Amino acid sequence: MTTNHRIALIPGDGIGTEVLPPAQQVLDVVGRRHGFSLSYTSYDWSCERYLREGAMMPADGIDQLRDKDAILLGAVGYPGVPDHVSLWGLLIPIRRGFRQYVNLRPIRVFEGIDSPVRGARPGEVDVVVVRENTEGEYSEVGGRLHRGFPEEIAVQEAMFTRAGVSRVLDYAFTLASQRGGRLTSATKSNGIVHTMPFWDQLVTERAASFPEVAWDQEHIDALAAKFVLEPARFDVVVASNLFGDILSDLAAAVAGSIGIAPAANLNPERDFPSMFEPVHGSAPDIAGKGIANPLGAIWSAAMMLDHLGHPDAARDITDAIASVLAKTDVRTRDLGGTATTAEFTDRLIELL
Ligand code: GGG
Repeated sequence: MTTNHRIALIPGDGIGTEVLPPAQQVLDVVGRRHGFSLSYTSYDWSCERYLREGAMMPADGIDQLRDKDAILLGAVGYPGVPDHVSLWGLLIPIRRGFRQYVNLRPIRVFEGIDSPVRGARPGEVDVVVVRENTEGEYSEVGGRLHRGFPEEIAVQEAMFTRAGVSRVLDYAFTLASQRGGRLTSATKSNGIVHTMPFWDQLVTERAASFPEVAWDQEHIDALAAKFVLEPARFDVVVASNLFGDILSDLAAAVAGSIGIAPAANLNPERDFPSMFEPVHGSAPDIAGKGIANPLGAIWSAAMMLDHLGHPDAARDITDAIASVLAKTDVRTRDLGGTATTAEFTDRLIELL
């Protein structure tokens, strides 16, 4: 009997709607080859919906996704809707509602891609950023007072819980023990006097259970500099919600383009569906032109297949990504080429 996976598709905004169809095409090709099928339910949840109906998704949106095996998301955010409205109206409720506390963001420098960084050579840079995804600096605890008056004030509290930090650290240490055996923790415990020393303390505590992993910690400012100067020295990097977000965009840029980078929002216990999305946003400046780079979405789809128990099919996709970059000069504009999204996807599928 053929296994069928129920996939929720949320294209979202801008180029999100242009990069999910290529990912779907690729998924269907490898599904046929590897003997599984995917059935898709599409949701129009987006800034457009917000402007039309006053909400990014319906009140029962999380419940509508609950019976799906995975969620594939494009991008959220569009001019006319404040970014905090679009993010807190869709992406963050899904991450939290489904306890997707690991945001996994692999970054590689592929053969055939010119990194803007001299020391980022193909085959040498292969990093995974493990970002805490449900607490930390992304917290709604706080508020605004005296709006419009000279004494107006905004307070935002970062939330770091022992349980929340420990579980993402355990995930990162386990991953490091399965990969190169090295882990770097991003901190800022010199300046951030309460939460970051707590983070560091928990890293030391959890490290004791993983003696096979060599680990160190770096202040986020120094770490950002080292990502540019010596990107090949890193294997697994674990970071809080905000630090991980910034660091993974930086790493993607070092690898040539943020258009390539994928992300998995994982509920490791599999009590709820996990969500897969390219790291890039909706890119309103190029939306509607058919020139977006679909690689981030396609690589995210590969991560989804890996999560769904099809590692061979996932590898076929990442091999095809490597091939199209190494063996052809077809490139979208962000990578210095002139190919459209469709032309690039067609070439990748030929090599699949
Ligand atoms: N592809 C997902 C997307 O649109 N991300 C935009 C973004 O700003 N995300 C913020 C975050 O991941 O915290």
